[in-house]
Amino acid sequence: MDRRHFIRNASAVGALAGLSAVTPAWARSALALGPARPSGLAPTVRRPGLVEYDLTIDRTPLLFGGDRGTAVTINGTVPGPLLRFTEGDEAVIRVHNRLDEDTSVHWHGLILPNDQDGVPHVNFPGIKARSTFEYRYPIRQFGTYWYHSHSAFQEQLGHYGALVIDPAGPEPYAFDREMIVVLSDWTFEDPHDVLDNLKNRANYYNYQRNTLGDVLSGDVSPSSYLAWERMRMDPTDISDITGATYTFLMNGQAPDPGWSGLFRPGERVRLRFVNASALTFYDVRIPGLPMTVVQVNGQHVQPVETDEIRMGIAETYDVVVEPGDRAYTVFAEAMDRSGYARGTLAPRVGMTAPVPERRERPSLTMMDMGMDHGAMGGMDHGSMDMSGGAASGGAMAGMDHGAMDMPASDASMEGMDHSGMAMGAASGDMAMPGVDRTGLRPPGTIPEPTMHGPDDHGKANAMAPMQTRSRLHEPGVGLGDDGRRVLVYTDLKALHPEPRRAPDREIELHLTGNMERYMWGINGKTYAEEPLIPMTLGERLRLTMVNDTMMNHPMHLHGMWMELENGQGDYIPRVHTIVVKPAERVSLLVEVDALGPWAFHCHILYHMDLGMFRVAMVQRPGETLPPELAASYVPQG
Ligand SMILES: [Cu+2]
Repeated sequence: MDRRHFIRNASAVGALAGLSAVTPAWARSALALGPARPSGLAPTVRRPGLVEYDLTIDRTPLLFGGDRGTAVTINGTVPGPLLRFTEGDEAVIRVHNRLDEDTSVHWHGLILPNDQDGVPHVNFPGIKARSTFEYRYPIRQFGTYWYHSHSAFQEQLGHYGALVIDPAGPEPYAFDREMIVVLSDWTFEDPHDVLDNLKNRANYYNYQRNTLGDVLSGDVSPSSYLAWERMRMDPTDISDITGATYTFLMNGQAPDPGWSGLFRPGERVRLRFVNASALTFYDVRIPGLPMTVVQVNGQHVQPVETDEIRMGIAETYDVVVEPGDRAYTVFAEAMDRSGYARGTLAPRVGMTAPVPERRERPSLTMMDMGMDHGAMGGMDHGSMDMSGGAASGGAMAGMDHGAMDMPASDASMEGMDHSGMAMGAASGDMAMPGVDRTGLRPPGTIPEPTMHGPDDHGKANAMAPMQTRSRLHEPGVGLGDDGRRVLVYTDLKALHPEPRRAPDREIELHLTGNMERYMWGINGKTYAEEPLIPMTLGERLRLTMVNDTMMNHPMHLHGMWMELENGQGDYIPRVHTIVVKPAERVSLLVEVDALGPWAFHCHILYHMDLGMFRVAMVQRPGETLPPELAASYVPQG
């Protein structure tokens, strides 16, 4: 350790005196081989069939990478304590709010009674300042989950933790040791200021954007630069918020030196990854160590060996690794490459492994814009040259105003590679919102490429992609080109087959936005403008989501599982959160089996806040919602 480094650490230790513990015990860097399974927070009461916890929400000064910030903490730490249950337990969790503002706790991925789900103004009034709320619900599932605030921007400030439920029966996959790895993002800025910055200038945190200088230096071709400029978009716009303000955390610790976990050589180690970020997608790999994925979103899957996993916000992934007698770096690179969270797996204290170089920043492609594959190939190689008058004005300016949908802007396609557009085939398949196309998809099939309908969702939607398609088999922007195996959604097969019922009804929702104006919504409308998605108890729904934007959106449904139609027939996996890629069309089946209002939203905190949020209102057949009740779901405050 060099002197400068030492001094920084010494001052950090000094600053810590008088502060609470930085991280809960389970998340601290190991100084000795710990228990094979982290036990988590000591319950207030534990007796057969009942586990009670007490959680205290407060503001606490903490250190992040040597600098002091004030976090919203659970029992004084970031992340909060690990809550551990066994399937079949009754959970009683008292949340004591010591803040001067409302708070809440949502149990992400848990199937529970509606009034226990924890979303203010949807399921309950929220937990008022200086008050206590007692949650009580039966635990009817197992797996890796997490919990977090659903109030204001508290989640960005540290209000999250891991929740693990052990199965009542045996685990299907053997492992000797278990570690929990919570990934998150931290900013020293007030999140309200972060949002204001984005509203003032959407690329405020994107220091990596292409400039005219990149053109002059030959790094970026003039035609490509001009094309993106005319769309008033930026191909480097991968994340709204970047390492320019974020400190990327693994178990609450900044990357230098980062969290570390100890194992005994020869052990099979199960890592339970939780992406508890407000906005960061993480690409996770452990150089030198293949990962066998055994659980996703708390659901067992058939084992898949891979080298890298893109973890969407709010997703959980359990992997089993078999480390040798050496140290390994757990490398969680932000999707836009603006930084990383880092940890170390080692057999002995003090061992470290090299930290990989960050990769080149990725660029969005014409595919992310919803251009047809064939046309895209053409466009990439020159026919996109925008210098040539009419053709350019048509195509690109059209996109800017949402007029890319066929057939209105047919003329705009002049000059593009017509042969590759596959217009005939796709337009015959045009799916219109509200059109019933129910029936089970045969095994091995996924949504067909579909031309965007005539409704471009108005001003709140910058661009309607020409064509949307399933991208479940794609690793995502910036991945898959370097020889590493990357987990994709089509790899996922449930452990056990389940016969599936055909859907009774289909709804199609378009994820919409205007990056320049930093507006986000669904079908061009915010939650305030259109709060409800009506659902009927007992129906089986096909929920088709179409991403009209160029950002990835991790969409989360509360209270009910979504079965991901990834072509695996009776083995399709169920998820609580699904990342919908730019210009993607994805379909999921929902057994509507839980009465009440359930939140459904993008899990990017700032997108949710701005209106990419709905209430799925599940009622009995024939019931209608009184208007005054419908009005009460308009967000307040
Ligand atoms: Cu989003």
